[in-house]
Amino acid sequence: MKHSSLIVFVVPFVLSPLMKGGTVTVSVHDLKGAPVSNAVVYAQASNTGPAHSRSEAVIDQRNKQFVPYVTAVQVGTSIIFPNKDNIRHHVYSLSPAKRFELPLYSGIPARPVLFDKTGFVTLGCNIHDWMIAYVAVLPTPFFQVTGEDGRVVLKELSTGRHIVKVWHPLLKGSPEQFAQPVDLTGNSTSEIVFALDLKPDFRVRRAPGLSTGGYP
Ligand SMILES: [Cu+2]
Repeated sequence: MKHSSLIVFVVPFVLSPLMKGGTVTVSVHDLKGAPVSNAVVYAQASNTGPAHSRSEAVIDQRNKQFVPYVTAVQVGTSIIFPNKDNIRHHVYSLSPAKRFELPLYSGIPARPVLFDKTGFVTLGCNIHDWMIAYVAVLPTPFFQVTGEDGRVVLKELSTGRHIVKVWHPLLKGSPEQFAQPVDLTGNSTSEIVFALDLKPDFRVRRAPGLSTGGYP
């Protein structure tokens, strides 16, 4: 594998324009046909996995809520958790893919948290029970999170076969059960529809009024 370092440097600059494969448009709806927001849609190339890129993401705490509610990152990404409130939060996760805690703090914590294992992580705050958010730690850089219209467009996927999967915090079942293969040739466009069976959403949508929260 003497040439591997050469390939790593050459591919991004010389071959990437030729490798612009295709676009996959994805719609996500529930069993009643309503668009589903906060669904993580991701595509995994079945041949060689894409090179890992170091990157950073941000999840805010604002008005005693995590923002955004769902974050998708490629495995190996560090996330910082700035506290934008004038009270302290205590962010933690007990999920197997990433267990950590950031004991009571205000402002920006000293260290970002490295998400180095794929999986789905649930975040909470020890002080404010209703604060909840999710991180999808994915084995691919090709992902999007759906907005209110339940649609995403995955662009510039490499040519070849990709397996497209979907995850949602309320999903009944696993992303593997919803996997759909798509074969991309140069500049091709494909369309995929996911119909998700979701558990009921019992989330408290708003934090209680700041005036009632006499916590630190
Ligand atoms: Cu909190």
